Amino acid sequence: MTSGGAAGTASLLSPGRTRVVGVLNVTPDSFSDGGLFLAHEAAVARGVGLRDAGADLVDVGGESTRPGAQRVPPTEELRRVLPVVRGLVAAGVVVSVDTTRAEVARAAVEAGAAVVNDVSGGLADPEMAATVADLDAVYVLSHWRGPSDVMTSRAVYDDVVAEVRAELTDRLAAVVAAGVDPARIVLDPGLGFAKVAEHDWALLAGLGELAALGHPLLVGASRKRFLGALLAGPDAVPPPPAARDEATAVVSALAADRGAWGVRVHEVSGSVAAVRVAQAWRSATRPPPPATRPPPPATASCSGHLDTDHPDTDHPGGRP
Ligand code: PMM
Repeated sequence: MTSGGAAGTASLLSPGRTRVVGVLNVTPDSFSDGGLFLAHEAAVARGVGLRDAGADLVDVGGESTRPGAQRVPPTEELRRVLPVVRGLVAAGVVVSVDTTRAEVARAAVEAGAAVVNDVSGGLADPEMAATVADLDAVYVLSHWRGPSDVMTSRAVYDDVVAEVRAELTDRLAAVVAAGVDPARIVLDPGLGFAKVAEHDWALLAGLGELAALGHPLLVGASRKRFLGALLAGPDAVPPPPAARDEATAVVSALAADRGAWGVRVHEVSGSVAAVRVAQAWRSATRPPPPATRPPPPATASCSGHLDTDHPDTDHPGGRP
């Protein structure tokens, strides 16, 4: 087995805390100026910044998965992500690689990545499951119905939660049969992938049914179209992606409240705060009602009234 994850997969998956996964897309539109070396340097600096803002992991991706996006060749994907994975690992950042290609997953884990985040759930590359089985890494398996150029036409469901659950169950069986350790598999409903807004909301409402599959869950709602549609004004124009970060943080709080293992977000600090609030709220204990508390010692004043006045209160014509 090829070792990659410095953090150790067991501690990465230990229950009880919702991880914040920071998104680092290394695509030409995200880091365009100054040539490749400067682009890599800037990407590493941004990834370190995500970690410093509280991200537990930084998810490095070199290929856009937006609806309609065209694929890049594997050599180009490797050229974009590998130097960034190496730089982040050297800086002590826990790295996830966002790829659907076995070749890229292997190279990234060999460079120190701890997680393979495959939005295709092993469907895009027939070598992925056997490759992950051979790697010392966590595997994020997402629900997927096809690449970006066809996925919108496949957003057709009678019961989206039941169908996503059934399709994830099939993929789980397939990757486990190929040798992936089930204890290292995180599931993801794949919000926005072959889904329209009503499907995304239904899946968030049905997270409990997906959790019943017995694996940690990752929720990737950040800046997605269903949040844009929700926040659109009377003109129906969705706000730009960065203006969806507050809504994303609220989803992070609610996902944490429902026990999600992780949330994948572009803006980290809002979700770190949101997850902390949710967890403090969940673990807070209500104090016992006053009737069960011992009564406070009563001090009688000479007039026979209980001396309950606030010490800071000034009483006109009061005591000498
Ligand atoms: N979404 C995107 C990319 N990678 N990975 C996981 N596990 N889950 C997601 O929902 C997910 C993902 C697309 O979003 P981006 O282009 O804004 O990064």
